[in-house]
Amino acid sequence: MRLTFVTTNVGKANEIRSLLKTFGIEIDVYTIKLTEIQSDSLEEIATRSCEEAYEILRKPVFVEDAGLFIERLNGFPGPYSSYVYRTIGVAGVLRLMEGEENRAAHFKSCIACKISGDLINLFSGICVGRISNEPRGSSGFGFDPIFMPEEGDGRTFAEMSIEEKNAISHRGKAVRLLAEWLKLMR
Ligand code: ITT
Repeated sequence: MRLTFVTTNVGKANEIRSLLKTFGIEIDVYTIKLTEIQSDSLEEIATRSCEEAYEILRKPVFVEDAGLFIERLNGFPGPYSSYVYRTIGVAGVLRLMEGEENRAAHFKSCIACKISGDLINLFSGICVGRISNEPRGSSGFGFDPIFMPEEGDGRTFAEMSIEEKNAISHRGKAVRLLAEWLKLMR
């Protein structure tokens, strides 16, 4: 069985492809913008996108929906992270956090996978950390330059290699759950 990951985000695709390879799982990546419903729940958004992807491709697919949840901003931007990144960006989020002592935040990733039939399987991962005072690093994508994971050494995600990020990230955790489940299916 070959799985197709549907996304428009090259950064996500690179991280997921690289980690799944270590499990001996090769994927195809299909680039198409799926409908993203408005919802506070990543699980709900991912489920609906996965249904749509399966309708279009009619073969085993998965999608991933992720977001950055900032404690001081009551979880903003959360499920709206993609829009917020495109509009106010990293600089805008840093402005909103100016002078804030509480910089706690977490990333969450939700993967929705449909192999066949009616069932959709969900796999989630969370990475807890802090928003840095200034952007640092140039690897990764999105809010990577301003997110310092708690499990790390003070570097931002954008200062890490893809392998280092995958070892502790929200997406890495969700992908490992997906990989273990796929192994059981074999
Ligand atoms: P697809 O829906 O096509 O997969 P997208 O970029 O629109 O791509 P999301 O809807 O999941 O993906 O948006 C999540 C946004 O949150 C993403 O665009 C980034 O700005 C941010 N984000 C998610 N995971 C991230 C990560 O690991 N590092 C940095 N930013 C991340």
